[in-house]
Amino acid sequence: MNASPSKRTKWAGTALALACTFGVLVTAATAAAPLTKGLTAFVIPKNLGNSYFTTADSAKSGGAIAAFQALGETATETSGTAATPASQIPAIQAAITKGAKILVVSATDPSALCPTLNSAMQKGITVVTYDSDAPACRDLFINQASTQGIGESEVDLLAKEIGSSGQIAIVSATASATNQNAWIAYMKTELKKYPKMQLVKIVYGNDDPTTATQVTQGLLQQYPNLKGIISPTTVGIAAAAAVLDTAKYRGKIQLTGLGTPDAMKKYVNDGTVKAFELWNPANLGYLAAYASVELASKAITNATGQSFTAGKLGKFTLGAKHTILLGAPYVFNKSNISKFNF
Ligand code: RAM
Repeated sequence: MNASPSKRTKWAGTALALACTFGVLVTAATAAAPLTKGLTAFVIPKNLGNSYFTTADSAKSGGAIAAFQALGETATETSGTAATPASQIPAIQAAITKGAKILVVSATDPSALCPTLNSAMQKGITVVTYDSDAPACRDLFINQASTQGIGESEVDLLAKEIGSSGQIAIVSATASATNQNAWIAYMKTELKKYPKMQLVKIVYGNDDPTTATQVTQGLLQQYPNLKGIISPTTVGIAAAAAVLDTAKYRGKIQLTGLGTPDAMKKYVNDGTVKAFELWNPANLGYLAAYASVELASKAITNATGQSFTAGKLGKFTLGAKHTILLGAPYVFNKSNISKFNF
């Protein structure tokens, strides 16, 4: 039943009086600060032409640009063609020249980008790293999953597949990549639990399919007794899987790492690869975009404990060292890989 007009007026008056008395409380409980529209944002992956980043960044996949567009911003993906600072820095500089208000960057190097990113922040540009960090020169880092968790789980997956024994190698991305190096550091620690597993070499495929193929072939020649490979890069694991996908190696040398389900389906289904991991790249980009707009709008600061709702992904709270964690990685194998399309 509706309240009579007089009752309604009375209730409205009481509510107003309460709101005045507890003004601060009422505001904090109900109103998220409005987000600024019309910001110019640039999404700058390590390099262009890597499908992992296309998924993380594009509007079509629901990545960073989808979030920017939903929030009323203008966003463009740009980078160089190689996953190196020399290739990425000019793209960052060009974005600044074009009037960027937000830069979302996957860092090709923890320090080489700093002069450029620091000068951007001095100009008032919001700098958010995602996927791969540059800790000394950004406002916030969006981490896909626990760094320690990734390093440990990769080693544990391989250990299971090779009976915790034998020579293993790592096919990484570039030698300066912040994310791969951080994961590898935890892999080395985790390997101490497996005294019969010996890490014989780390090679770098530079997130370039041709180079990753060549360095994997080189490993197989140099270490004929190799039992397993970890490749914590979507480009590296796909190239290594293609090299191992022959009768000579299939089932004899185990391969795990971080891959996209689309690129790995063939190798999981034919038995070359038993299991590998990844997070949802589109969600990573979406969260990074959302967080950057929250920061640029001054709706949040980058202090620990600040929180916000990132659209469809729900609520996130800033952790230590100005970092937000997206979640935990999925493990893909023959029983579930067909359900994923990215
Ligand atoms: C490659 C890139 C990226 C990394 C993924 C797992 O696409 O190196 O930085 O996060 O692999």
